[in-house]
Amino acid sequence: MTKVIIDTDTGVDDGMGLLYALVSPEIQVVGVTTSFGNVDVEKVTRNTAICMERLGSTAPLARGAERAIAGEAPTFNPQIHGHDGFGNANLPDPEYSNLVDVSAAELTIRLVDENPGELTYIGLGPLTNLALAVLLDPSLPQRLTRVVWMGGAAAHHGNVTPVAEADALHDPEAAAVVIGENWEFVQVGLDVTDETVFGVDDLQTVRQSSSPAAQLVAAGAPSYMDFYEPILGRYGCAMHSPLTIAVVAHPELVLAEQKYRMHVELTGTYTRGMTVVDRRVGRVGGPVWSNAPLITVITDVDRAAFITRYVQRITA
Ligand SMILES: [Ca+2]
Repeated sequence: MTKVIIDTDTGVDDGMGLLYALVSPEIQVVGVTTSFGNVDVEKVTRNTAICMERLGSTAPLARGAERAIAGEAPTFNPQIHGHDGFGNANLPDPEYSNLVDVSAAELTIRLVDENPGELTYIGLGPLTNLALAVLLDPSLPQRLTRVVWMGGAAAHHGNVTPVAEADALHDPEAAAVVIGENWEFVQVGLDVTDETVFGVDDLQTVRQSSSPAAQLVAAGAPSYMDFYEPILGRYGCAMHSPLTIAVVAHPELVLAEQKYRMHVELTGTYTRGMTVVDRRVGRVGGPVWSNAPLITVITDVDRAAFITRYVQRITA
């Protein structure tokens, strides 16, 4: 069993991922932290608390960053995740029984101290909270050994701009801080998540289940699938965050990965937030690239097997 801390900007697909993590025995969720991203951090924390309480999770939940580390005010697109950030599902307020009175960065440091060398950090949103944690405690990478992030793209277009993915663009400076640290960093980017689709048949199966996880997915997913329909050309949605959970819970679903050097674009006129990955072979890159952080990029997954397993788990 892999112990994980999940940082999330719930978000429909993030909620779908968090629920999947909470019902998967291969991983133990020891803590959850929230960040601005898909919606503001209050709505994110509300949606996250709802998911945790409905599934009976007793893990601590900490509210995190409301804006990027450079202070940039966030902008939100309610047409994607709904005004509530959960597909306009109109869910009743949670009790916030898991909420602790420390920041996301502080809870992260505490959990890593309690589980040195054992935790995998799963980032489903901007990397703001982890950047703040490592700025508070620069020794963190010695005890937190692996970071798995849904964000960016290596050889794929962006989703907010032609080259930038949402989580990367929400806080490029934080992503640059985190990626530059000395830990194993795994990117689960749009390369693999954008074409991993939860479709109309999957929704139908989920609707027939009375499990708490299935009921939440059935409530949140439809409007997100409406948003994706013209993008995908069929009714469905990209499984960004759920696939990232699967990379940790079911590593056998990963069919290919590559070690690449990567920088995050901070200043480009049209390219801010792009994860610039050096996929060249045999070229002389100069020190800017030969010294760039070396990360693991997931480049292929068993999409069909993943979707099958996701639906099985959520409906069980
Ligand atoms: Ca997200």
